[in-house]
Formats: sequence, C-alpha cells, structure tokens
Amino acid sequence: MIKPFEFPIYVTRPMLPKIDNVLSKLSDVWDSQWLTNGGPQHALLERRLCEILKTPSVSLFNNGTNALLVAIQGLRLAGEIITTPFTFAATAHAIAWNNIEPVFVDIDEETMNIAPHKITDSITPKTTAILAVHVFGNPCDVYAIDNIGKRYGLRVIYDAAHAFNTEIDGRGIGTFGDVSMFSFHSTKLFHTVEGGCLTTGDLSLKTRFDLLRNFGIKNEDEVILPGINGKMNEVQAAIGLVNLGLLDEERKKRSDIATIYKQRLSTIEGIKHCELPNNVQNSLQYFVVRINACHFGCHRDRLHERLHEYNVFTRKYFNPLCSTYSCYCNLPSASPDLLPVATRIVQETLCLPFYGNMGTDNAEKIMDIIESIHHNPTLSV
Ligand code: T4K
Repeated sequence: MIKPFEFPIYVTRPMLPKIDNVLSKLSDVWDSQWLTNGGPQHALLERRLCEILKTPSVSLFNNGTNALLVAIQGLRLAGEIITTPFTFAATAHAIAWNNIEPVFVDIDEETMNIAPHKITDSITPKTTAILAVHVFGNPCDVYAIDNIGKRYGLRVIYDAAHAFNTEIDGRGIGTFGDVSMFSFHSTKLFHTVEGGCLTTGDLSLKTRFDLLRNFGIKNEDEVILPGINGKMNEVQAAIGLVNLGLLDEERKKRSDIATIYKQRLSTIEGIKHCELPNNVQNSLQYFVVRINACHFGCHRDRLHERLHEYNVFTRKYFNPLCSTYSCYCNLPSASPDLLPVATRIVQETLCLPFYGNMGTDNAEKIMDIIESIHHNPTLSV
C-alpha cells in the first residue's frame, strides 16, 4: 500500500533563487531609484534574452497576455484570426479583446498543435492572421504555417508561452513567423514573477510594440499610438536576471525527472507521453501524458481524482477547449463536429508534476502510484 505524500505535490513550483541573491540584486534597483519605465535591469534583461532565445529583438512586457494583445494591435489586424481551441484562455481572449473573431481550427493528433492542412479551408476574405500555439512547448509545424502565411498574405503570430528554450535545428523558436510571445509567469520554466515578451525579426515592428506597451508615448511632446501600460518593472526584470543563473540547473533536474517518467511509462499500458523529433530541443516546460481509458483501465478524470487522494495535484490542461467557453461556443467554427481531434484529445491529456525541486525520488513514487492505479483503478487510498 503506497502512502500519500505528506505535502502537496503540485503540477509545478516556481524556480526560486536564494533570497540573499534577490536582495542583493534589488539593492542595485534601490540604489538606482529607477523602478519602472525602462531602467537598466530592463535593458539588460532584454539583451540577455536576445542571446538565450537566439532572436534579433526582445520587447519585455508585464505579462504574456498584454504582450499578445499588443502583438495583435501592433500588426493592425482586423476581421478574423485563425487559432487553435486547445490552449489557455489568454490566446482566444487576446483576439477577442482586439475586436476580432477567433476562428477555431482542429489540431494535429500527434503534436496537439493547430493542423496546418486544416488551416486553408478556414481562410476567408476577412482572415488577417494565424495565431498558432506551441502547446506544452512542442513546436508547431512552423515551416508549413509560415508558408501558408506567405501564400495567403496572412500575418503569423506564435503563442510561445510554453516554449522558452524550444529550438528547431538549433534555431530559436521565436524567430519563426512575424512575431512570437513568451510568458514569464511564475508557473513557467523561466519567470519574472509575472511577465512576458515579444520577439520579432522586423525591427520596425519592435519599435511599434515598444511604443504600444508605453501608452504610445514617443517623447515628452508626442503620443502617436493608442497604447496601454504593458511595461515590465525593474523588480520583475531584476528577479528575471537572477533566475537566468538557475536555468541550466533547473533544466538538468527536469531532464532527469523526464527520463524517469519516460522509462516508467514505457511499461504501463494505455498512457503515453509526447515524443519530439530529434531536431527539436525540448522546452521542458510541461510533462504531459495522454490516457487511453480502455487500455489504461480508467478515464483521465479518474486518474486525476485518484492522484489527489495521494496529495498529487496534476492538471487537465487545456480542458475545457476555448471553443466551448460560453463567450465563443456560438461561433460557427466552434462546432465540435469541426474539431473532432481536439474534442477527443482534451479528454485524454494530463500534466504530471514537473519541476526541478520535486526530485527524482518523488518522480519514482508518482510512477509507483500511477502503476498501482492502472492495476486497481476502482480502489481508493
Ligand atoms: N498563452 C498560453 C498558451 C498560456 O498558457 C498562457 C498562460 C498565456 C498565453 C498567458 O500568459 P500570462 O499572461 O499568464 O503570462 C497558469 C498561469 O497563470 C498561466 O500563466 C499559464 N498560461 C497557465 C497554463 O497556467 P493556472 O490558473 O493553471 O495557475 P495556478 O495558479 O492554478 O497554478 C498552477 C500550479 O502552480 C498551482 O497549483 C501551484 C503552482 N504555483 C502557482 C503559482 C501562481 C506555485 O507553486 N506558486 C505560484 O506562485 O494558470
């Protein structure tokens, strides 16, 4: 009989530097008396992130959602934007907040990202862009999507909220499309407590994004765009800079946990993880599994509940589908008949606890629990 954990094991825990290192960095901020509106920590973090993300430019924001709102606004989009229903609420909401209709397109069975071959059928004279999501950090078929964008004269935005450190053939994921958005929320691999950024290779776009995040203020005498307050402050940027120093160790620890999960899952029927192609560097943001209820012995929801009994708090990301929210379910593209793959997969996915400090012993114990649930799905602790 396996005993429940004595303390809760969450889906994630933020990377936390030693408090003394944070305080020492914050004392630089205090000394400067510069707290926000583009100070030295902000400038330094933008430069460091260009190197790490391998992108020509980075524009920091106070969160990923505001970054996405500004990306859509900055590209001057209108009408309809094609997107995936299998994502966090912020993706669809950023479209709707720009007074644009989200048009949902079904996802690919393997990557769980928007299916490129289904995009073209949904293009209408009103379509102005594709907003694709690298869900769980697994890259979309960026070559196909970028090609569709070029062929049909559509802008391409990637929601890379989960894809920090994802690379394809050594190329930073944020260099594809017109613009990419990364989230630096506390639940993300790299975080600034709350935060996010836009990356683009078009420096005139960067200028526009930077204006839009600061009320459209060009200088003391001119306001030239209807901007918002999307600025990252110096405290956030300073914490981000300290966190950058922990990134390699965090990735190593997550990679060790992923190895254990993968080894153990290979012997349990009806539960599988996502394999990435060899040319892709994994973001190590989430560890998602898919449950085949018939072969595993119970539905994903039952496994989720049973794990609670052991103090293990998995998450059913991204259930429910955005297309089923009351604000979107009446859209023509939201019909479940048009989204059969997403409608099925959203019932199968479960994100397992995945963060460096949980340690490999706890990963083994979680697998012991999953194995025992597989053998006896109806029993309770
Ligand atoms: N696009 C996509 C595809 C996204 O996934 C997101 C955000 C965005 C856009 C928007 O980016 P941001 O504007 O957020 O930068 C969380 C995050 O709040 C959200 O950032 C993230 N996606 C989403 C997938 O996950 P919840 O509601 O699931 O978080 P919550 O509070 O339930 O936290 C999950 C677990 O993490 C907790 O059970 C315990 C642990 N936790 C959480 C926090 C906040 C901690 O240990 N410490 C903490 O401080 O949304």
